[in-house]
Amino acid sequence: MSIQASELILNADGSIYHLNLLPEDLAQTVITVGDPERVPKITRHFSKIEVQKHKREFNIHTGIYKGKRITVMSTGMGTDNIDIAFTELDALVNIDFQKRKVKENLTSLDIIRIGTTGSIQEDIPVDAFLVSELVMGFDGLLHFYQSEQFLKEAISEEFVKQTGWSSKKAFPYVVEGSPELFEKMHSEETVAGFTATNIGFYGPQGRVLRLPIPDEKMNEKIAKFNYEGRRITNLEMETSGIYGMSKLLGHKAISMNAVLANRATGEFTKDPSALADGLIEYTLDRIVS
Ligand code: R1P
Repeated sequence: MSIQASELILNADGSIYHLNLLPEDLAQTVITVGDPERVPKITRHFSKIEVQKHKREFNIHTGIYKGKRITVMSTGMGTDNIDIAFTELDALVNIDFQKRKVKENLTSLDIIRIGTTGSIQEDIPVDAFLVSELVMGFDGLLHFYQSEQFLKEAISEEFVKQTGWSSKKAFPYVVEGSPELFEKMHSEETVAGFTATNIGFYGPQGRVLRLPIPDEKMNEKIAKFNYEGRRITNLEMETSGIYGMSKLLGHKAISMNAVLANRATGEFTKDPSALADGLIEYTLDRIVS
């Protein structure tokens, strides 16, 4: 059975609907970032840029860094975009667009996120580089796929119990990053983390400007949660979708985070741009090491 035109949507030039890429435009190593303007900040280190495409929040360059072909793409903010970006990245390598069929031999991509985050632990300071070993998703995306086999339900159950997590919110899901990529990217210069991903920046991450939230102690409870000595370290908006979709689709993923803010102490980095540049250089070097 071939996949229908309404389900696998291709543009007139044969490229995939949202990403606008042709299969040959994509490298097997992919760096994702939230911010479209971070893409050229990464590819300015490349010796050559072969492909440049931009549609909606997806700004995409493919080029060469120290002899390695890498695609760098922005996803915009949030796991809703990750669902689209990762399904289409996978389709580019694992679906035959002419036959509209899944290929017999599947390709596994290496996917590395270079993002920004807020620490919720006092001892993980602003300006740190954090590599997510594990993620807890409050966004609910993975519950729309058959994902039970990958989820660490015991951690979620314990989290709900310890924090009194409201059943009106999505049930938190826990997924591991690629252990192989974690080994490659983690060093003395990085902190290993257990990231929590949420669906927004303000209320969902416990920020109050004008709107009250139902549980003012939410971040404190998340920070105090302890599962066999493991604690949640930081909040951002994409990693759960990235780890979840990658596991489901058979790709390896790791999330690198520049700690811009410390939510426990109220601090914010003095130079966000230099911090992101530092993480970009660190990550590129580890990719080719
Ligand atoms: C919020 O300001 C955005 O910054 C973080 C969050 O995950 C969210 O996307 O990551 P990026 O800097 O990669 O966008």
